[in-house]
Amino acid sequence: MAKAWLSLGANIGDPAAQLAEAVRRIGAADEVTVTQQSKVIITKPWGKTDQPDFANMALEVETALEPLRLLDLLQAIETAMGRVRHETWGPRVIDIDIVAYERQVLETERLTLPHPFAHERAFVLDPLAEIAPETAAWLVGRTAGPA
Ligand code: PH2
Ligand code: MG
Ligand code: MG
Repeated sequence: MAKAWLSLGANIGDPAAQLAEAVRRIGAADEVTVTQQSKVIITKPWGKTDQPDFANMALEVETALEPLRLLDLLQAIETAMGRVRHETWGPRVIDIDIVAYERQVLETERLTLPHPFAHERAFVLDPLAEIAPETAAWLVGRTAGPA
């Protein structure tokens, strides 16, 4: 079993309810166990600022799925919950991102690990630090330049 850390976000519909539903669906998958769950925080939109505030949270999961198979599962849950892919960084019903998978470093067309922007986004790091401070510190530390 591998440990992975996920960032969840939503900013249209009923964001808190959609986060709860996503957690339920992730936990219901045979190959995934939710082992930790952060609080939900309300955050200002990052990147594209003319959109509603987000609800964000983090999960730690244990999974038998390899990273790309975990991505398949999470994208299927996003689609089943009504996610439509419009614009980069635009409003969404649900977004489930893999922030880190163990300490794997991976670069493929579909998936970059760890998540390329996680270390500079408080809406990812703060909930993650609540449940997995070592992983949050690893993300920040590996991108810190020379002093
Ligand atoms: N997700 C984005 C872009 N901007 N801003 C906040 N506060 N929270 C998010 O989850 C978020 C964002 C793209 O995935
Ligand atoms: Mg995202
Ligand atoms: Mg995403």
